[in-house]
Amino acid sequence: MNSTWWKEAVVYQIYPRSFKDSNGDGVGDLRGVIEKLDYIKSLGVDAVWLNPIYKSPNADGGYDISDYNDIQPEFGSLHDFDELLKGLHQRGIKLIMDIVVNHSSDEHYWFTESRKSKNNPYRDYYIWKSGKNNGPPTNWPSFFGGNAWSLDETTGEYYLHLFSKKQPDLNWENPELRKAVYDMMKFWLNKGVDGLRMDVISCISKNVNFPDTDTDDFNETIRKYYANGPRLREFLQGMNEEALSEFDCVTVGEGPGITNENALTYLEEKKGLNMIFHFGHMFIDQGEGGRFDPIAWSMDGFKEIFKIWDDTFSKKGWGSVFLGNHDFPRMVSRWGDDKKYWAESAKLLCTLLMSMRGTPFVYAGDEIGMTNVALSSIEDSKDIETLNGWSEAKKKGVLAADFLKIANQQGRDNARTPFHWNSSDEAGFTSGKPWMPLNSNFKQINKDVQEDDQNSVLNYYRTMISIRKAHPVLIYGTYQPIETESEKLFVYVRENEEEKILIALNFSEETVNLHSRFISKIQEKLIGNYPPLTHEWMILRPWEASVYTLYKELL
Ligand code: ISL
Ligand code: CA
Repeated sequence: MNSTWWKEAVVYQIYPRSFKDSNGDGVGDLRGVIEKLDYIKSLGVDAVWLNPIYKSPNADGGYDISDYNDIQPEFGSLHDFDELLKGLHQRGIKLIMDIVVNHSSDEHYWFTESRKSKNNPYRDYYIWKSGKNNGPPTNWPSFFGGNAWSLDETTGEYYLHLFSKKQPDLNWENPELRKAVYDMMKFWLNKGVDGLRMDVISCISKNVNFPDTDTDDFNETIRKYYANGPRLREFLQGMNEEALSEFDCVTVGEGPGITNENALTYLEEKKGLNMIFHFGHMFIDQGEGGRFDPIAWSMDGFKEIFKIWDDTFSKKGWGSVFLGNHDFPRMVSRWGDDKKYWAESAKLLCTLLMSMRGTPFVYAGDEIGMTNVALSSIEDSKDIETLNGWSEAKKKGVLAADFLKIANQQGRDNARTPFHWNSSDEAGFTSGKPWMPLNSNFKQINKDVQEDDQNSVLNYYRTMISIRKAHPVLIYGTYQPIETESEKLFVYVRENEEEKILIALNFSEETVNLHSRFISKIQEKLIGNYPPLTHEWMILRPWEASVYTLYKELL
């Protein structure tokens, strides 16, 4: 396995709107990130992924870009950006930008031109079609509810938007559009950016025969019609040849519809991407209706997903590991216990994240164990997905209280509340009124209270990150899941020629016996989230995580 910086890196994901506000307008900004560079460095991370910071009417948290070559004024200027990049590089930290090229904003110049007339030079930058039977060209549902086509009165044709009406899909079939996208990528890479996270890259090549979908299962519709189209490999290859090959730049593809069967087509060396995010575990609790249609899931299923994907990436490419991001609930609330065993389970999840094969991505706030927020009414949501989801659900007769309950568990607002810096007013995030309400638990859960506490979640992250770096086996070693008697135990071994490490995680509030043939081979405990016990490895206490080196020669 070839080693590279990005395989060894730990990436810290920053949602700029909610990280730190520097000027009191309640909105986090680039100068806020600059203020916190030493904090970011103190975590031991190697790279930062910034969610979109480009000019945007902000219909979808900046994923609706109206100018790819400029900064959202609320976030600052290109001058601030250059300073941020310099500050990161001075500290040895790389920067990964979020590139959104499946769609733009409807306020982008390309689209305001495109919609003017059928023969406008920008017409083919987007996907236009005439209607069918007095309705939209296909029955395709959009990610954010309703049909994925909107009629534009000016020319009487429909345009495609897999996401909101304000996010028309770019037409990758058009070589001029592709060239414009590559030029934009080069603009940022020429500034010295080190990597690109590519939003919804799975959908740039679609089924352009535009058949109706024949299933009610949304994720299946994505796989069959929106993602993994016939020209995907060609487009990725063109992107490499025409934009990326000139630079030393890591790429991480994001996209629904990527499965373990098709993942490797994205990971062709020099022709594809370096890594992709898969959503196996992230969709484990979604039913046919998607996010607001939750279903039960099991730990066995969860563990199986890690195995399948490790197998996949062992063949080609490299994995990425994440347990939360700006699109999902807070990881401790989702996979852990955000009440009685809050600290234990937050540390356990950190142990999982930092001991898997693949590059770990830490979503800002998770390193202090931030939890889901409970909105008191749907109207308090700031997220187009939740607001549109509610208007669709309402039509189907769902009660507001029932929808709110689901949104509070599954919604994206959970991950987007401002970062808790300290116990002062507004958690030290802003001197003004935050753009979205803070989580009311910020006095208990914040960065400053955890800074000097050696047992805090924050300091556990720092230690666990340094352990990962000190033991290359945790980066490159093979991953071997171990059968356990209890479904709630997640136990595995990482191994390379030099070392063998056992990781034992108890995903429950029961005390569980750990019977494993490895127990007699334990050499030393590297880290754990409980004080030691004699024969401690025989049992795992509620949400206990333990990491041991094993005697290699005995095996
Ligand atoms: O979160 C999801 C499940 O409901 C995903 O399907 C997600 O919507 C999808 O992976 C695309 O997400 C990305 O593009 C969206 C944007 O809203 C998300 O924030 C972004 O991460 C549109 O640009
Ligand atoms: Ca601000």
